[in-house]
Amino acid sequence: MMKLWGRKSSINVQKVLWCLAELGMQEGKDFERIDAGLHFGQNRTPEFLKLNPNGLVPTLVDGNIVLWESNTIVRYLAKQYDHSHRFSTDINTQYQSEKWMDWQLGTMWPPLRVAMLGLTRTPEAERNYALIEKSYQEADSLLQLLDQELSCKLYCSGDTFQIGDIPLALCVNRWILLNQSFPEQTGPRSQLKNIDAWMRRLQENTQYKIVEEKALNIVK
Ligand SMILES: N[C@@H](CCC(=O)N[C@@H](CS)C(=O)NCC(=O)O)C(=O)O
Repeated sequence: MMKLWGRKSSINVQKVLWCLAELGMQEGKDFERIDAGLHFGQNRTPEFLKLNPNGLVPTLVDGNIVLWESNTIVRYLAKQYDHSHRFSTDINTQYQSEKWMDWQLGTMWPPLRVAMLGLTRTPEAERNYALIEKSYQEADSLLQLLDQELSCKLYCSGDTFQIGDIPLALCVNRWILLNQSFPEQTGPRSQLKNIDAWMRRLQENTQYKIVEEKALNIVK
């Protein structure tokens, strides 16, 4: 059976869990999930490092295929297991979706990650609050761009839900939660009505609800 290594609270593991759910794959039946990362450990053992030398989750083992990098795992699953045609095979739609996945990883997540790790994983005495606020505000500006894009379409790559929506929505979830939990440290959050409507659409029409975090996982 396919094996997925990673704790459920990780944004990157959640991308994979959401995608598996869209493909109708169930934990325990179609794949086994092994808790790893943070307090679960397991991700620095010699056996794990042979699978993923980065020592990070998610890591997927499917037969003789071993993969890490969450967006790649999502792409792989959609290609290999989309038996019910959940995702489009139209080339333009596919690559609009790919574009947003790259944007999430290379542009959106880096500043949001600084704010996220600064506020949830760094002891208070060591936090660089100026950098945290600057990074959060940078992420906020980038999301204004996404909001603009969503003014004329229902999902990031057109009028249907695609894998590109997955990483973006999980970033938006963290952007909202960070501001709710640390309003003074993040500074103001923009009110973006197209993003709000898109998030409601995801809640109603996709498996987003199974991975949506309602509160941040703060490690003291
Ligand atoms: N670019 C990688 C990043 C993976 C990553 O940073 N994973 C984090 C969790 S979100 C991790 O394994 N942290 C160590 C831990 O949880 O112990 C991906 O997208 O999969």
